Amino acid sequence: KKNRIQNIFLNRPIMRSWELDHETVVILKKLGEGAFGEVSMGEYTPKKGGKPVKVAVKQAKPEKLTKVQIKEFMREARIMKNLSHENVVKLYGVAAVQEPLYMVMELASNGSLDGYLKKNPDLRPEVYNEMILQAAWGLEYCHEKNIIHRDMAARNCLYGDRQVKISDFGLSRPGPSYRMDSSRKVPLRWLAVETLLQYEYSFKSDVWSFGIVAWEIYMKGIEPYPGMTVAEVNDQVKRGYRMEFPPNTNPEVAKMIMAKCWAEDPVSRYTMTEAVGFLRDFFGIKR
Ligand code: ACK
Repeated sequence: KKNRIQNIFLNRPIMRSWELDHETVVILKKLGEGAFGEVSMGEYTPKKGGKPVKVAVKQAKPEKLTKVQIKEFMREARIMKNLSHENVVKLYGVAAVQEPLYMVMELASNGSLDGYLKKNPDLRPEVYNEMILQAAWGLEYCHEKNIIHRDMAARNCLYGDRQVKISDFGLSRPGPSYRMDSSRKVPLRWLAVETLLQYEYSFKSDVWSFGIVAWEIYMKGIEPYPGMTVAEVNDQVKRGYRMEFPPNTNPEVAKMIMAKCWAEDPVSRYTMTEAVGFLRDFFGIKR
């Protein structure tokens, strides 16, 4: 079995710089279930005798995964390793010599953003604005690094140290665009109209999904298009239907998202840099 894993990974010199030993990681407590297996809280000791850091560890059990899924797990890690930003979850490395494979990440003390929003429904209004701008900063940074996230959603963001951190790069691909195989199951409520119509992903389809995340934040973590089935969403969004924002949303922000994130034509949408500029000026928040 060890040979099989080694065949898949160890012949790739690109792995070596971010590989780490299983012995440097201690798993402490299960946090939840992810697509490839459990996510746990743990400790990682980068240097012998050094100080351990609290981390989140995603475990993948190769005996349960197909070769394609293992490659996807490694692809996610490879993308994350090139990203370093306050609003993107940090990757320490991957332990790939034994089973289960470990992906060792920054621990976000409050867990997933949608869960945090649901559990804390009475945050100060400024906090929601900050969260939206932080998500925008994180996604702008991914785009600067030529990464289309492709799965922006509050459930794929984490919250820790009062910072939103974009996570779950499992579907991410290099830009500028990507056409998906139509047979794959997708999170339809977050998809841009051109993705619904032509399976087309781009930086601009991420901008659409960012608008949905802003809506989720203002709506305290409820599911987008409440009361509608997935089939209805698919149908209505193609006909031009867009969600309303709650009354407490600033009308200028709601207008910006409707016009500049959910425009039918991707060309008319903002880039993430433009969205960041608008929000930063509007909220008067500096970094
Ligand atoms: O809402 P949660 O507690 O936050 O439940 C999910 C679960 O693991 C499955 O994804 C949590 N989780 C995932 N990655 C991290 C992380 N880096 N830091 C803290 N919690 C995490 C997530």
